[in-house]
Amino acid sequence: MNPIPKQLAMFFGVLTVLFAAGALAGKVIDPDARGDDAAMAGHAADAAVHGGEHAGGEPEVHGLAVADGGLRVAVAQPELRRGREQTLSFQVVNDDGETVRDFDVTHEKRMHLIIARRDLTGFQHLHPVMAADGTWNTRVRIPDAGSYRLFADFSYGGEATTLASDLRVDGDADLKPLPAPRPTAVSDGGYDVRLDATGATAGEESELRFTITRDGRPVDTEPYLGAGGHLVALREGDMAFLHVHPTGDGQGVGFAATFPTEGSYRLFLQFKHEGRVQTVAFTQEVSG
Ligand SMILES: [Cu+2]
Repeated sequence: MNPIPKQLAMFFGVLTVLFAAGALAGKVIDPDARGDDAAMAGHAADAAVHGGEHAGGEPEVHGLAVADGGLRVAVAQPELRRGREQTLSFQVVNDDGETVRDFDVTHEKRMHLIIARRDLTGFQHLHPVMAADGTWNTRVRIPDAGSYRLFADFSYGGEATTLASDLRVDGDADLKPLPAPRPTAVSDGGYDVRLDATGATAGEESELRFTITRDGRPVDTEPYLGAGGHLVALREGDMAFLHVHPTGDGQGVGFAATFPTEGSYRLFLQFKHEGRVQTVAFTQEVSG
């Protein structure tokens, strides 16, 4: 047995003794006091356990695990055929093995599904549809072979959660090195995008501002998922998933991001113009 559970066991042991003493005192002084003591003892135990989990002040990192916050993602068929359109199905299951169905709406949807290959290529952002039994389904076609990460990004009970699981696409993967950071990139539909990032330092809030032009003329984006644009950031190496929030002011499309560590990140900006969603990617270096 390692030292922490032993300490916890002792703590609960002491708590039980205190509670018994309290109950005994309650019986003597006021029969109704017992319930209060029980409730307070419960809160004390809760605080001790949760306090321990968050000790150390680590920056929040999301989307690394198949299970988080009492929920886990279960993918029905994680082996996919390269280049073929097929149905991808998954469920979110709670600790009791029950399928979760009552998700909150975030960015206009109850479920955001992100897929990217391990080398941070092949990005897709899909909105699956939930069946009555809680199974999420979407059609997907992945053109390139390799190991992929699926991110189920949602909110449940007011808690933003990202769960991740592996997908495999058959064939030999031609993995690409991460592109060097450049201030400009071209979207899949031919829009020119410039990124101005201020203060990309680990643990501090950075502002990421994108200016979009086409044929040298500024482009006013249309609302997409309730904002001027949607941004996903993935960390190179372990594909940690960052929640990035639109700032909604200033020129172009702006976001506030807090990168948890130094290193390289791939940013995937999506915006809408003339009814079509554009995707463009940037490499962002973050200093320590
Ligand atoms: Cu989405």
